[in-house]
Amino acid sequence: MKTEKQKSEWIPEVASEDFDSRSGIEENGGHPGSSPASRAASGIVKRRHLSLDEYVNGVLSGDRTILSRAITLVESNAPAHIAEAQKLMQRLLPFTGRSIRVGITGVPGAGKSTLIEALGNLLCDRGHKTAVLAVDPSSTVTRGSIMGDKTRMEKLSGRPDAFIRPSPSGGVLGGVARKSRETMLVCEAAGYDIILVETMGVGQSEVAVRSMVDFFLLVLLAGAGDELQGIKKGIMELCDAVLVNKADGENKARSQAARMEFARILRYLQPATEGWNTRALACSSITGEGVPQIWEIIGDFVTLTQKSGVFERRRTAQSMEWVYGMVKEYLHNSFFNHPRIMKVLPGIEQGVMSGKFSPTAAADMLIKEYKVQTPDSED
Ligand SMILES: Nc1nc2c(ncn2[C@@H]2O[C@H](COP(=O)(O)OP(=O)(O)O)[C@@H](O)[C@H]2O)c(=O)[nH]1
Ligand SMILES: [Mg+2]
Repeated sequence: MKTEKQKSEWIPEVASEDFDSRSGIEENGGHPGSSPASRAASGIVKRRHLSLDEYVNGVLSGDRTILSRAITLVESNAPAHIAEAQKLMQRLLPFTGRSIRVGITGVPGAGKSTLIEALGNLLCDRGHKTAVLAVDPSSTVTRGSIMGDKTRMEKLSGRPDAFIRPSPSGGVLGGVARKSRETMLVCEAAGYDIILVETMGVGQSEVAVRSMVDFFLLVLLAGAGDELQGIKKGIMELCDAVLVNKADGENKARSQAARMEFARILRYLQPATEGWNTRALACSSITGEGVPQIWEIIGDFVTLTQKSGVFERRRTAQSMEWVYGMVKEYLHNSFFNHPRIMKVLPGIEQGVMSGKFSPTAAADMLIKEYKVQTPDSED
């Protein structure tokens, strides 16, 4: 057992160029303090290949090492891994879906990771198995947020009933979101009944995470900058609750006032979920005050939406959205990676910029070029 622990859980059987070894570093059972490079250099990279049955049985029995390896397989961009991962997903699919999926967003520093530490520990104390995932397209560039998260979730990351997985490397949001969805399903098959997904409150990642969770929580701070601290109405309309964090010490009164103000604003906004009034809450992730109430609200939400059918309808719609998302991703790559398109694109771009081609004419030229050169196109 000791030697088993020496092995890195995150390294795929065949480390390919596509596999970014900077990702997937710090799940439980990982090795804080030892860098991926040092682990790779220690010569224990070569690992026995697992059969599909071994993956399936390992995940279903909740084996954490195999769970980690299954996720690494699912995250890999190597063609051989993609095919194997699809077979694995097919086998695991009947065992997925039985969890509550909660997305958590907010600007960096709002306290999302600290909140997850508080909430995750509370849930584990109550007998839940909690998986924490991160969706952060920027983490391919910097590991800062991953390391930050790890230190914020110190106690949780040591618990046998919690599993923490940092953001996969995907380069583009689409890739990261697709992998995170599959990771979520693998965790469900391994028996995790609560999935917490942390996203950086920037760009389009909120929309991507909203489309994979049941409940979406926006973490805010009192008096940090202007009224909505750059949080646009659109994001407030995506969430099921806003939470003013850091309601402790000198900040407590201000946080309660901010909560009231958000509650007032929310009355004028479109709720994210049919039949549910978006709530405004306050808590301290450090003292834990207000944290149990968050879970109460989520429980109310689940009860209400399951009864009304909104819960199931959203999940079905999310599955279809996922299908179309993957088709779009495929078509996008097929188009822009096409050798002929890559060849003519710079010239056409130049033509548009100099006013020689109209945008419509340019699009038309590109599509014609693509169609001519695509052997499997029917028309
Ligand atoms: N006083 C106080 N500080 C907090 C609270 N939650 C988070 N912090 C601090 O805020 C900083 C950022 O927290 P972090 O969880 O990394 O934020 P994230 O970027 O949203 O994940 C850290 O220094 C935390 O200790 C809270 O409830 N009260
Ligand atoms: Mg964080």
